[in-house]
Amino acid sequence: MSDYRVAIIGAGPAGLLLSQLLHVAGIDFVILERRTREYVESRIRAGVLEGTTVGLLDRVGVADRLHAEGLPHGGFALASEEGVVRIDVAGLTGRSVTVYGQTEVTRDLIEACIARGGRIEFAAEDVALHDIDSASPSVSWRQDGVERHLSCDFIAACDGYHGVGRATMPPAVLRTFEREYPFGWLGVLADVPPCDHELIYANHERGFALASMRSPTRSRYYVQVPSSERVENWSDERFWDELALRLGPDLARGLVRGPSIEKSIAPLRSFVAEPMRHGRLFLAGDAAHIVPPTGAKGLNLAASDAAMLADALIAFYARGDTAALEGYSARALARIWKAERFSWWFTGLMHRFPETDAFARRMQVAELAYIRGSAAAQMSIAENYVGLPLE
Ligand code: FAS
Ligand code: PHB
Repeated sequence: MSDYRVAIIGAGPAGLLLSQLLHVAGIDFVILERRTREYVESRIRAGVLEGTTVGLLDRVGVADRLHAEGLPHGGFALASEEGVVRIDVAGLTGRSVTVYGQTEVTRDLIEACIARGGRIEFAAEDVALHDIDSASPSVSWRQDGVERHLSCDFIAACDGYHGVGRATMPPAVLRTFEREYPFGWLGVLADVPPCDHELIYANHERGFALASMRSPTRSRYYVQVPSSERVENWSDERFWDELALRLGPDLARGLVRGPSIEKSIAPLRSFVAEPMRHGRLFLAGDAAHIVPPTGAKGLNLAASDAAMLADALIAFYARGDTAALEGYSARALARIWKAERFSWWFTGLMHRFPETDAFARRMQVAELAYIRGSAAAQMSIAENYVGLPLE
C-alpha cells in the first residue's frame, strides 16, 4: 500500500486543480511545491478563463469568488492603424470568457485544498522522482534540511516548463517541438481603471500591445519588446507613452495612467513535449507545453490537462479501467496542438518580427482587413478564443 495514491509536483493551476478533482472523487494526493506559499500566491500570470475552466472550478466547488468578482466578457477588439473590429465571441459561439486573474485562481485553490485537509508541502527542495517505470514509484525531497520520501501509485508532474517531471522522462522516449520568438511581453499591473470595457489586441508598426484588466479598478497592459530588452530600461512614463502610441489616439483616449505595482518581461515560446506519459509518470500543463500568451491558452490548457488526467485516474480507481490512462497523452495532445496552432497564428498576425518586411506587413494588414469583413474569419477566431471542446 502506497503512502499516497497520487504525488503531484507543483502547486500551480494544473497541480492544484488536479488535486481538487481527485479530492472530490475521494482519491488522496500530496502536492510537493518548490516555492513558498507566499511566492506562489504572488505570481502575476494569466487573466482570461475559458468556460471549460470555469466549469472545472465549479465542479470542485472553488468558484464562489470567481462568480462574485470575475468579469464575463462577450468579446474583444482587434485594432490596427487601418481599423478596429470587435470579435463578438458570445454572439458567434454562444459562449463567453471570464476575466479573473490566475493569481486569484491559485489563491482560491490553495485555500480550498488546505481547508479540506489536503497536504501541500511548500518549500520542497530538490524533488526527485524514482522508479517511474515500476508499479511502485516514489518521490523524495528536502525540507528544512531534512530528507523526505513518499511512495505513491502515480506521479503527476505539474511543475511547469523548468520542472523536474519532463527532465525525468527517458530522453529516448521524449520528442520536443519548439519555436522561440524574438520578442517578449513587457507587462504592467496598475490600480487604474481599464481603458475599455473589453480587451484590446493591437497590431502597430512599432509592435504589439494588449489592454487587459483584472477588475474595474485594476488594469493589466502589455507591449511587445525585443527578447534582449531589460525591464530596468522602462520607466512607467516610457511604458504609458509607448502603450498610448500602439493603441492609437482613439483607443488611448480612455487610458488612465498610474504607478505600476508590477512590471516584468515574459519570454514567448511555443513548445510541446510528447508523449505526456511514461510508466507511472504523467505530465500536465506547462510541464508538457507552452504557448505564447496571445491566445490566452496557457492557463486553460493546464486546466484541461488536469481534467483529462483526473478523469483517467478516477476511472482507474473506480473500476480498474486503464484505457483512459493509456489514452491520456493522445487525448490531451489533440487539444494542445490545436491551441498551439491558434496561439502561433494569432502571435504571427499581431506582432512585428525582425523579418516583417514591407510584404509581410502588407500580409498582416490584408489579413486584418479580411477579418474585419468576414463573419467566417471572425467565427474561427471566436471558437478558438472561447476554447475548443474537451473531446
Ligand atoms: P506553473 O508554472 O503555473 O506551475 C508550476 C509550479 O511547479 C510552480 O508553482 C513551480 O514553483 C513548481 N515547480 C517547478 N519546478 C518544481 C520542482 N522541481 N519541484 C517542485 N515544484 C516545482 N498564460 C495565459 O493564458 N495568459 C497569460 O497572460 C500568461 N502570462 C504568463 C506570464 C509568465 C511570466 C509566465 C511564465 C506564464 C504566463 N502564462 C500565461 C502561462 C501560464 O499562465 C501557464 O500556462 C500556467 O501557469 C500553467 O500552469 P501550470 O502548468 O500549473 O504551471
Ligand atoms: C492578461 O490579462 O494577463 C491576458 C489576457 C489575455 C491574453 C494574455 C494575457 O491573451
